[in-house]
This record gives sequence, C-alpha cells and structure tokens, in this order.
Amino acid sequence: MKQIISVTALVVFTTVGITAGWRRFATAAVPAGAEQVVRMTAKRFEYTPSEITLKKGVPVILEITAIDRDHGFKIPELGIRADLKSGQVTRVRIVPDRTGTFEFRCDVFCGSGHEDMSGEIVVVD
Ligand SMILES: [Cu+2]
Repeated sequence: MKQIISVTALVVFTTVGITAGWRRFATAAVPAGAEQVVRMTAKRFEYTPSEITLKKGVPVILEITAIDRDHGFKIPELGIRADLKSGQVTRVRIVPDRTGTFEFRCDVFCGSGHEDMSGEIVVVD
C-alpha cells in the first residue's frame, strides 16, 4: 500500500512538474497578447524602412516615430490611416488579411516633396 501511494505521488508530481514546466516554456515562447513590433520613422519626405514584408494573418504593430513634424500614414487598400504627431510614437495595428503589395503614404501636407513620401507593405503567405 505504501508503495502504491509513493508511486501515485511520483506520477502526480511528475505530471504537475511537466505541466508547469511546459506552461513556463510556452509562456516564454509566445507571451500572451504579444505581437511583432516593427519600428519605423517618418520625416520629410520618407519613411524608414520604406518597404516592410509581413505575413498574411499575423498581427503586427507598427510603431512609427515622426521625427521632424506632423505627418500622416495611410494605407487606402487596407482601410488604415493614422496621424503621426511630431516627436511622438504612433502605434498602428495591422492584421494583413490578404497577400499583395500595398502602398502607404503621407496624407498630411508636409512641404514640397510630400507627394513622394510613400512606401510599400508586401504581404506574403
Ligand atoms: Cu507629407
């Protein structure tokens, strides 16, 4: 009887230990709510990087810092637009739902050259 109890205890503790260990591992690998962050800058008349590759269906946060003045960030085809305030970081969440190449551009007039302030998001499978 004593032996059965200690075997049971061993099985229980081993199971709990593996479960706890696995949970810790899983949490470390993919923290809850974690999303890939892509840092960008916006300044007269360019975004850096100007080309970003994303995976279809994978949520991403763009953290865009407007360095020199106010700018805009617009991706008409994905229905996304944001104001980028000078000196601030603006977070834009994107969940690309289809593959393709989508242009983003500045839609807040920022001077002569504003019309060339654009870039591309490439969404792949
Ligand atoms: Cu502009």
